[in-house]
Amino acid sequence: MGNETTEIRKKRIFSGIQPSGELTLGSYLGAIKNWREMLEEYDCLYCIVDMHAITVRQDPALLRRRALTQLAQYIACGLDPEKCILFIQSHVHQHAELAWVLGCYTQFGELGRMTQFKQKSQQHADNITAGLFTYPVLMAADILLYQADAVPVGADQKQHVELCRDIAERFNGVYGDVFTLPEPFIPKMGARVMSLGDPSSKMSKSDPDGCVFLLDKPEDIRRKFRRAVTDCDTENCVRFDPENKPGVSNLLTVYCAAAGKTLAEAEAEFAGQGYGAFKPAVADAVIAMTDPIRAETERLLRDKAYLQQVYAQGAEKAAALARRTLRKVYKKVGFIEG
Ligand code: ATP
Ligand code: LTN
Repeated sequence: MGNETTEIRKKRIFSGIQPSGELTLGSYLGAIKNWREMLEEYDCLYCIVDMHAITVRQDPALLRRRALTQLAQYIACGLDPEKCILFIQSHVHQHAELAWVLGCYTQFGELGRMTQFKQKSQQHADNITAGLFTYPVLMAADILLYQADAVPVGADQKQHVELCRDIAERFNGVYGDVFTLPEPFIPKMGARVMSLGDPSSKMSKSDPDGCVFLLDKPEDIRRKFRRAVTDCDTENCVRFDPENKPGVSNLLTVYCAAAGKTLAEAEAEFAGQGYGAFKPAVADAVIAMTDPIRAETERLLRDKAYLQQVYAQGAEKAAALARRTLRKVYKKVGFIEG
């Protein structure tokens, strides 16, 4: 029988999404779909990172509604609260506390090099706050509090996970093995879904043009794919070539991720057919994937008591783990135990 010393702990996963807008096809294919696939093999914590969301101005009522909708969507996507910990970041105060400590082990220059900071400070040039700048430190706290081994995210977040690892290594270098070093876990297919309107930029909820939302109705999804930018070549053939055919290649990636096919299978399926036949097929594959999620989200949103119970229990379980790490960190840096 297993006891404390012989029992092998399952590897731990942590990830989160900001409730700063509606979940998109990008966040589903780049992150949540993988989260679900990890439920059995790993110990998983999935968070709604509302504290990250206020790094840019939010409407309070809308933020609350989006956080709850996001929780319903997590569950509707198959993240069974019996099999993982689902919680809201602001409910576990240790995130902010650890972020303060880690901020004292992070260089100003490191934060200035973060691509997302550079982009967001351009988008919000009138409101470049210290919070926007130190955002990756809070993200590092999220991950390190739970001693996560891996962090399933889209490709755009790789840099933040690497910074988290650097901070952890630095801290461990001074104080011994306090933190587990996390690895980014990025999907092979769907790691970077591009905008349907501009295949040179990432599909992103803060840029609703060219964005498919998980809660979009089938007719909207069909319309969006019909209008998706394909490439101005004369070839009109469905072939994966991100350099020369970024629009079609993006649609192929979406199709493969949604239909569970390889690129070779998809290319063979559409060989000899033009974009006219391909685009509705992509829309159908996406609808088959998202429509059950939309229906289940709507059902769950009518049961507020259940959602409240899920986030309350999630916070309790998360806090039990977070407390342990924070206590250790406080002791290491020299705070007197209160
Ligand atoms: P924002 O517009 O505020 O930057 P976003 O739409 O990029 O938001 P996030 O909340 O930053 O969404 O991302 C949630 C998760 O989904 C992250 O793990 C991120 O890497 C992933 N993700 C987001 N957009 C995409 C995309 N277009 N392709 C693949 N993964 C994505
Ligand atoms: N920075 C991420 C959201 C995020 C996150 C995290 C992801 C905040 N904390 C911890 C993984 C682990 C984003 O913008 N998508």
